[in-house]
Amino acid sequence: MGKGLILMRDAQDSVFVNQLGYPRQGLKVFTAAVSGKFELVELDSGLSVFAGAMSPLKQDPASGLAVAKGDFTGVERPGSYFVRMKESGAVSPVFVIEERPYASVGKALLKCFYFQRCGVELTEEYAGPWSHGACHLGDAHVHGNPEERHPQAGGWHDAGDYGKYTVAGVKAVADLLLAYERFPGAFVEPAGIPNSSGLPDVLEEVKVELEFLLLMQRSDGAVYHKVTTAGFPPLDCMPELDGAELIFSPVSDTATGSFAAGLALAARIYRGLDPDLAERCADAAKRAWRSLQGRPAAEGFRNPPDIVTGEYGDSSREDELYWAAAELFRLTGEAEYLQAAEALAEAGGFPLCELGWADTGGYGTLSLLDAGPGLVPEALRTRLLAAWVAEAELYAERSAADGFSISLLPEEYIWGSNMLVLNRAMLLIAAEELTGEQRFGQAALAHWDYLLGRNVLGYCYVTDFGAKSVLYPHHRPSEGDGVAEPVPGMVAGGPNLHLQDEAAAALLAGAAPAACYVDHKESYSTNEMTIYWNSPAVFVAAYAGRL
Ligand code: G3I
Ligand code: 9MR
Ligand code: ZN
Repeated sequence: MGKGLILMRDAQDSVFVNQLGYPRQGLKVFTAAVSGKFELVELDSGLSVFAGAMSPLKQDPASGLAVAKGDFTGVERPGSYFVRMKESGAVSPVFVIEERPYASVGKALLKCFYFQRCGVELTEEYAGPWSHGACHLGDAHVHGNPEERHPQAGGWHDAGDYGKYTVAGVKAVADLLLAYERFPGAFVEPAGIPNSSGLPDVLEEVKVELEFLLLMQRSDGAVYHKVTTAGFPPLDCMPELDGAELIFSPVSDTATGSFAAGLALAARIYRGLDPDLAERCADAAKRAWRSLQGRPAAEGFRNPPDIVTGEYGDSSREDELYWAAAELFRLTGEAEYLQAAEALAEAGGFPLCELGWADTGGYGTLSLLDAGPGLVPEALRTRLLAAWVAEAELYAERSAADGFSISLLPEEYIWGSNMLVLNRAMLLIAAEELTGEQRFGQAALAHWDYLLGRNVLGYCYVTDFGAKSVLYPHHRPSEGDGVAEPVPGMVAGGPNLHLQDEAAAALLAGAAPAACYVDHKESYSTNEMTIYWNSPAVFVAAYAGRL
């Protein structure tokens, strides 16, 4: 490769853009590790169509670099472009400016859930080269009671492993249903999945997980924390070859509480579309709620000694109860649930605005804020709105100061940091809707730009997309299928400064927090995928895709 091309390639690593491009009428901001003047070059003609000046270089603690920002928002002519820095000649990857640059990634992010399906054959018609046979069809036994066996087939594999974990599945379901509820127009076009109901593909896909979650509820209403094998199969084990015994781990309050919330939310969304499913979800949600009443919190879930798969430990159930009360109130209108939500919010002890798999209070708060006028006491609504807007203000302020315009502090580049990036974008999007303040939506889109390439490593963190894409995700089907390209549309976990796997520890020692990511199949603490990292991405894509 000629010197010039090497320069071009190396230079590409210092100008960071959204590699999927920018909507014609959206904000167009990028980051570079150099300052001075820049120009926007049209690819086909090689002509400079815009010239601008970068902001002054500023030390960026999270990335460890001194960086500057450039803005070419005024350019709206559709086409393919790249940024070139005047003095250094450094160039960005090529990207587009067009009406809907995120349509295909939005569909791929949603179709990823089809690729995660368990208990069904992924046919070549829909899965192409990533097809495989049906997997994990058999019943599972209840931990500690080998004679008690129940069906568990269906749902989505959690991540790069084949476990199915209630709290993780519920977050994914909630994000997808909230995305549909807020942006139904973003889900009109098919995503390329089998659809027998005629419902929008997102609702068809979520039904897969709902039918599975209904199998996770015990006869007394409590919900099993997970169903997995005792250990993780080898990294190259295809799902249909994973024949180890499946086990329902013990029930947990957090699984039961999040189940009650998620199934109540689903009952509300489906009640006019699939009355039978809605009814079953509503009934299951109420039984889960009832199983949590009138007794003190159980110990937070811990893996039994003979099970070493994912734990999803969480010692606090109050946020799940709060979310469940809010969703059951939205579903039924019954005062009992509103009073419970109010009391839990009053008692506090959990974050009111987090949208995680462990900290779920933000879903409860959003549900109450979305309730129609007059349904929620004014004092409570005022308090919740103030909390939500304060959080959005904090993230918007941090984004303005951050070299890559996102809200993560250096210490927040943890396992699944891309979920934090996307959850905050969700919060900012909701804040824009609640206040009408466009700056919140703009801050949300900066988080989206980060995911798709405007980050210190210059990665587009979604497989099969971007000029510099994730090639070696920690994902068993991608590793075992003999296909070079990974399953498409998967969001990688992202930088994790704690180097919590051997590959990360060996390859990332001394790297700045935002650079603690390695595209390596063994790096499960930076390079795995999960359904609840893809689900907030679908939500943000649905918002970004409307522009
Ligand atoms: O938030 C704290 C931070 O305050 C603290 O400074 C830091 C260092 O102690 O830890 C941070 O917590 C991290 C937590 O994720 C954040 O959510 C923990 O270190 C980290 O161990 C924890 O990792 C979880 C991981 O399982 C190991 O338990 C991930 O959240 C979770 O997404 C991941 O989930 C796995 C499933 O178990 C199995 N399937 C794949 C899935 C994704 O890797
Ligand atoms: O593949 C597993 C991944 O899904 C989990 O997130 C991760 C942490 O629990 O563990 C991975 O499994 C590894 C195990 O923890 C250690 N031996 C190697 C396994 C495959 O990488
Ligand atoms: Zn399976």
